[in-house]
Amino acid sequence: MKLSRQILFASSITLAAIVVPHLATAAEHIVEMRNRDDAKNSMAFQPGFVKVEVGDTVKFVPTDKSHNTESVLEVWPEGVPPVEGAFSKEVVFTAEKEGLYVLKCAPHYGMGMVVLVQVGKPVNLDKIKEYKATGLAKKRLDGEIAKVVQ
Ligand SMILES: [Cu+2]
Repeated sequence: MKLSRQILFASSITLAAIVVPHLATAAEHIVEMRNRDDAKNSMAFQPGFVKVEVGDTVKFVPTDKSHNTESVLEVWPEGVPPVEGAFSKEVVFTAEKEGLYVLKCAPHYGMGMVVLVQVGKPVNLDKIKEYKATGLAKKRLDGEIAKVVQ
């Protein structure tokens, strides 16, 4: 009896490890909102591209003030709650579904302040490539798209 209980207990641990592997390895990624990034671009997210897995979170932090982080709704995947960060405030995006996610700082979007998050496989890459971002964000976003991992 005692032995069978031990076996049962061991089996349930094994089962849990199979069913919820991402919970055990969920990572938090940090993206900074900055007046100048490491490459000397003004008004930028650092890094401008981040690759994560389903279950991970991306925390956008206001290293410099007067920025925000919000979804670019034109290319935001359906059924995923949009990110709506307030100015100079931290906001967290939880990766629930595979695909590419474009976020911006509202006042500096035309100056190129855009960030691309890849969750798992880039299932909506064509749609992201077709999207014409505002002003300087177009060029910067193209640069980030080039980093997408197939
Ligand atoms: Cu900004």
